[in-house]
Amino acid sequence: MTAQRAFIGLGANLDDPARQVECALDAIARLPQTVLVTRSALYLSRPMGPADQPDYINAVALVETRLPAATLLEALLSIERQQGRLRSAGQRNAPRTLDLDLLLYGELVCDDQALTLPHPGAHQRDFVLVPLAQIAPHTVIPGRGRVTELLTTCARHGLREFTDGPLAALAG
Ligand code: PH2
Ligand code: MG
Ligand code: MG
Repeated sequence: MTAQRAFIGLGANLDDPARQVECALDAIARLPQTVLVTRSALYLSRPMGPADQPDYINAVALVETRLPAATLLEALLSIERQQGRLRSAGQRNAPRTLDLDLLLYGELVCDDQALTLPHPGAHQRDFVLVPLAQIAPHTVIPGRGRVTELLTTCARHGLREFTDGPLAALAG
């Protein structure tokens, strides 16, 4: 199988979210038959969904992988579980230690029970489109359009760059 370019959305809002996302990026880089090509900065965003939960850290990664889409998705769900993700039935958009979404897998368009590609929410969320545009501005979301154009109409969640923590401040 030839390598495919795939984009992965990362989100976390519990238990040191920036560390969760960095940890997940390390785990993605260690996946078999997969190279982490690049990753965006970390962004802070207000929660989409119930407002009574902490802000999110969001990022997007670009990988080149020989894993089939379904296998890659399984591997991502396994990383979520390793980092303590609990899924409670019936709770949509609940806070989470880690959410890994397969956003795009090459040009693949599919809609089955386990996997919908492109990710159904990707084209309308600033916390996906801004980091995606940062690392790959020419990307087209099949059926939706160019990320830089989608950015002008997407839902806003107060996105801002997450600057480094206390160590960076001390370094001046
Ligand atoms: N993910 C959700 C629900 N709400 N809000 C923000 N800001 N960022 C997310 O990644 C996010 C969310 C479901 O996956
Ligand atoms: Mg998600
Ligand atoms: Mg998810």
